[in-house]
Amino acid sequence: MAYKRHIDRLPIIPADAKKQNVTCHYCIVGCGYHAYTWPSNKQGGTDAASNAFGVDLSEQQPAETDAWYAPSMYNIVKQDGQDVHIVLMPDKDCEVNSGLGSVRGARMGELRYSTARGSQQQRLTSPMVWRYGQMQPTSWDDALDLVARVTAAVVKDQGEDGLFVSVFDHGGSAGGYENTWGTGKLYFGSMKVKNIRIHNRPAYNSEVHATRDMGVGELNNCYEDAELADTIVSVGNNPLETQTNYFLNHWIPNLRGTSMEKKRAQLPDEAHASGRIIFVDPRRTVSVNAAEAEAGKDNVMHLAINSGTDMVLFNAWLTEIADEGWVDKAFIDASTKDFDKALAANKTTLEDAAKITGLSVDQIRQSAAWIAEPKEGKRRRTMFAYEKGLIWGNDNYRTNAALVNVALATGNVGREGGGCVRMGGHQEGYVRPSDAHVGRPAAYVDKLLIEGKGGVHHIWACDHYKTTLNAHQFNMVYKKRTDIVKDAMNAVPYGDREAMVKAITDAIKAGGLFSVDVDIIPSKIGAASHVWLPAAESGEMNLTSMNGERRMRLVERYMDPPGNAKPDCMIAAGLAQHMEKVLREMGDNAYADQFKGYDWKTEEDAFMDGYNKNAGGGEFVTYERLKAMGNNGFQEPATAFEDGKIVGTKRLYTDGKFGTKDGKATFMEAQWRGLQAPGKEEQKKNNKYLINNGRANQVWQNAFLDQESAFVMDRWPFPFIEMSPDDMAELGVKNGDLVEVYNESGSTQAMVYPTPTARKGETFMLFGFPTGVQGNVINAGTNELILPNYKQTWANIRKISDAPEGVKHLSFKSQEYQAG
Ligand SMILES: Nc1nc2c(c(=O)[nH]1)N[C@H]1C(S)=C(S)[C@@H](COP(=O)(O)OP(=O)(O)OC[C@H]3O[C@@H](n4cnc5c(=O)[nH]c(N)nc54)[C@H](O)[C@@H]3O)O[C@H]1N2
Ligand SMILES: Nc1nc2c(c(=O)[nH]1)N[C@H]1C(S)=C(S)[C@@H](COP(=O)(O)OP(=O)(O)OC[C@H]3O[C@@H](n4cnc5c(=O)[nH]c(N)nc54)[C@H](O)[C@@H]3O)O[C@H]1N2
Ligand code: SF4
Ligand SMILES: [Mo]
Repeated sequence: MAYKRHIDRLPIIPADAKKQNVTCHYCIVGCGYHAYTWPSNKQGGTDAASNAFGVDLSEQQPAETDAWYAPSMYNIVKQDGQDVHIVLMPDKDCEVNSGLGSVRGARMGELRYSTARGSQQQRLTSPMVWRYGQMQPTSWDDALDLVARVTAAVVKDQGEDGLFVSVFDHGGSAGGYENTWGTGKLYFGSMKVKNIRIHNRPAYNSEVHATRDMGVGELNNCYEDAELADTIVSVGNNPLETQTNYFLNHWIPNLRGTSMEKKRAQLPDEAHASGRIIFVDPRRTVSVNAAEAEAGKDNVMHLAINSGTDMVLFNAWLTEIADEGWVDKAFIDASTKDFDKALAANKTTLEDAAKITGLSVDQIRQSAAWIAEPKEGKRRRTMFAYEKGLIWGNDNYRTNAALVNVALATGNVGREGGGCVRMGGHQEGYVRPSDAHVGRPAAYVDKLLIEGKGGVHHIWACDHYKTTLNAHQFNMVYKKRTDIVKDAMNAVPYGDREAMVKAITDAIKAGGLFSVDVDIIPSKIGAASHVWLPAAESGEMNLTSMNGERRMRLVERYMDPPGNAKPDCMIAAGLAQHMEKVLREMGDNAYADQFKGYDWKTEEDAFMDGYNKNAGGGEFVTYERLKAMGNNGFQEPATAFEDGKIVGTKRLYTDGKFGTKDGKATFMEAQWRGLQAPGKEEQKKNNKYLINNGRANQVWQNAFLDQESAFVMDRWPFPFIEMSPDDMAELGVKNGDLVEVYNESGSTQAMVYPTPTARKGETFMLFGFPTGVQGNVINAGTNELILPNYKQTWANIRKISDAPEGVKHLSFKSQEYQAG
């Protein structure tokens, strides 16, 4: 693809280039990188003294050298207003990735905003407002004044429940401790906003309520545990594509049998040759393929369960493990409660489980043995990892509980080589004032918006048009409501603020909605908005977050944000300041006073106001100390600052004390009740194909940056839908044909990707893509806690057209590989 990057040769990084710490912001893994920058009119030389690698580059380098970088890691960006070369390359000394990049992270360079090289010209550079029938640039003061006046008017009229908010709760790509604090202080400190939702689900709640209610925080182990485990259990998770370097750098070495060599010293009595792995996933993923190729088929079990039946499998495991006497009785007695109760309530025979899950009795029995059968009289070390196949799966709360039950029963929480963890999506970075006023269950925000509730909607770093459930209906209603306000705005001169605000609030009373989108690009939902506020990304600001083993790092600001874009925390501060001013003008001094305390000059001030004062162990953490901890950082929570270092916590619960009042982890009852979310059973009955959905290695999230990357759009001009050759024959479709996917909830389109391993009637579609939104066919049904069930979706499929021109160059080869 280098030919499309118009790169003939790349400059050599000079020895005196500036070198900064960077954590890749795209996924939970949080790989360490370095940013090298140097003036655009300079470059290094081949002799060892004049390049950053300190090696003689005129010599052929060995195969595994790190004295190189790829075109995708390079760009020219602005730093303090000057053009500089930049190289963002993996750090071999970072324990997370040991120098590995990925098809996403290794493209951070080319996905930076560059006026010199024309990349990411879609980035917003000024606040934009609806003026004379289109979005037009304006100043921060003007845009924030309008937002504050409309917001204040709505809150005065409807109370704070009239303000709806959609906001990130994570670290890394958008989010970070600075920004979750900025937005949190505004909506939960200054205000008590109740109609608020998180970027990836339609309410303000936990994705993993059950494990927390049981006293087991969801990120309780460390990446090294995957190297130490005898058995890894991966549930609803495709780690090669979605947590790439965690899988490649920590799971594969175990499966290959290479990690124990160096780890043997830590577990002297328990060394094993190589680990085994169990995947629970209705579909055969490339992770299963990679594990088989690297560990041999004998060490890999793929349990291709019927979609949505995980809970039954876990209950059968619990029953079988208890029947065999493989439970960790000492641990259960000392550190848990309600084991007997849950065991009795969840009792599931192997035969019943086989019937519901579609697995064989032998598969269930054998997998239980891999999990818990003692080896030479010693307890087996088993790590349980789960992600969106469970989290966005049927009956999320109880299924989550049923898996944690198995981990607790086998004594695998708080021990080396164990853990019961979510794999994670984004990095984490949550620090906010209490959200207790939101209540449980939290408000189903999408539903309220569709019903016409609310007057103003603030959106931070999410695009519901592409990524919510019931998206087709959401989008139609949202457009209608925001159009009412646009039409009203068109009727008055923009400069007449009083008349403008009156026109807007009148339109709101007539069913309209005023929409403010804080994003880095013009998004799909943003097309409906009246104000866009341009945010800075990671690297354009200093940003802290933690990865899936609670490893906290600081990404140092290595370039300027585009134009007038600002960090999200500073945008929140600006909004608060304008609210204060407007409310004072309105004569409400008491309310205005609640918006004080945002006089941060930089994101570091927001960090000190938020994380340092409010996070557990936060008092030990400052930017300067984090910077000194480099790309290995420390693992949260911090417990001390000693000898110039922040002292962290490698694993949680090693003392056998859990996050409940009495310190005992609690087993939970979880009984099977079929497809739980309203409407799912009917949908399954009425439609022919399972539309399983999720991610692909090359694409980051809803492709907000990738949609301007030739590399990605050449590969996936349309979202793929993996389909078995039998289904293709029945539908009369060929490779690359465009099909419509439709049901009672809506319709969307996708491109047929032949997949010989796919089961008949079971497809898998790329989620959240700009040229075809899978969420359009997901119904509105959620569980009692308003957790969406994206994965269990059924629809019909019909052909739209033969492969369009832009698809003809694609390869439709199998994505599987053979061991070399
Ligand atoms: N390349 C890439 N990596 C990413 C992301 C990305 O956009 N691109 N996004 C990040 C984010 S935010 C997240 S949340 C994570 C998600 O990471 P994952 O959860 O690993 O990814 P998904 O593809 O959403 O779903 C995982 C698997 O769930 C399976 N599944 C579907 N239904 C069921 C079921 O009923 N039971 C079981 N057991 N499995 C089922 C699917 O077949 C799929 O293989 O990825 C993160 N990493
Ligand atoms: N069908 C289906 N739907 C799903 C899922 C699924 O598996 N299947 N998974 C769900 C999951 S796990 C997730 S995480 C969501 C993702 O859903 P979203 O959160 O809606 O998707 P993202 O692609 O993460 O959106 C990020 C948005 O923030 C903007 N952005 C990026 N950086 C910044 C920043 O620094 N500041 C600001 N202000 N904006 C920024 C981007 O331009 C983009 O518009 O989708 C959910 N929806
Ligand atoms: S695995 Fe995740 S964090 Fe690591 S380089 Fe890839 S996208 Fe970035
Ligand atoms: Mo996610």
